[in-house]
Amino acid sequence: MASEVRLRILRASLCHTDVLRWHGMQKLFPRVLGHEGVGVVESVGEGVTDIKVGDTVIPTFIGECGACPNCASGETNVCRAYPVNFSGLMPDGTSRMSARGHKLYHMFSCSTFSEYTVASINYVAKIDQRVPPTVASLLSCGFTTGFGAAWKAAKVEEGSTVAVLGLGGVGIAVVMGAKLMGASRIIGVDVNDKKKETGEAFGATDFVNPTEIGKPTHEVIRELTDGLGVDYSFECSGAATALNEAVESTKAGSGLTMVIGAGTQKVMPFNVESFLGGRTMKGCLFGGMKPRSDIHLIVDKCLNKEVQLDGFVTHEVELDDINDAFKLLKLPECLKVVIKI
Ligand code: CXF
Ligand code: ZN
Repeated sequence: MASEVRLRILRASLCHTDVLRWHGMQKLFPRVLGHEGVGVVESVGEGVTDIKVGDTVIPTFIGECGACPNCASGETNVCRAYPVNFSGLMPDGTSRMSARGHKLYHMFSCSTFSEYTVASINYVAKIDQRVPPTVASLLSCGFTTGFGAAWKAAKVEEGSTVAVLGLGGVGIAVVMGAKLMGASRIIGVDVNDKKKETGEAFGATDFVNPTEIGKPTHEVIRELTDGLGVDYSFECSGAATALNEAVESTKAGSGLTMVIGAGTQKVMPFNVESFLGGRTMKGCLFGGMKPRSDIHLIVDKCLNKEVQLDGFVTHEVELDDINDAFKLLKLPECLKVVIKI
């Protein structure tokens, strides 16, 4: 189609959102999963002018038209014309993939667990081809979601205190963002003890395992911060109990909780008094970064080594072994699984 590109995928990576969708959170079957990846443009539609054959690009799960009221406002990265596409189909309502005569559904606007995919140019970001493909793949969802949340959405400041609930790929990216912003205290929280080592390796100063403390997490976080609580908390697990603990962990009067974990619980109860006491809560998608026009900001940090993603990838599998990727993601020591295509 005129405004689409066909990509040869080089690397993909697994995000918990793929796992949730695979487990039936949204029953679209058969479907090509995967929304993290990087590819090379193989062909372009006749209306595509800013991307050419041979460019290195990442498909993204939110789009950017550059012209709608939201894109033009500069206030948000949530494009009104090309939002998260949950339909499993292209923006025109049709599919670009089939197998044995049957239509295949897409995963958002990406479907990266494949040798080739087709995407609307509004969901494709050109990147500097010097970024190693394994690193580039991480930028298309999880890493940018966490790093951008600390950097661009919350705007963590030098000397501030931070708690990160859930030390998976997104949580560790928050830790890295908070560290780069100069946070003085970064408290990692996870029910998996192996995450202590991982969190500390990426910049966490403290670790709390909620199952081992015999009291609510927010009490321990307040004890670690002179009874005050943290300036910023980031909820990266998607669980209601964790979100409430994240809110209660922040400073009364000024604390900000960032909601970035996406799980199956869509409605959650809160203690209203926490907010009457001056705390705030805010959500963001893709770390508040515009997918097409802001991604170079993170790419530049990777190229100048301010952001080092070596060590972020704990496992790699071939596309033929994609089922192993889903098993590996469950391992306590697993941070990110990259799929070589
Ligand atoms: C998700 C978050 C929930 C909406 C769809 C996209 N992000 C990445 O996995
Ligand atoms: Zn994701």
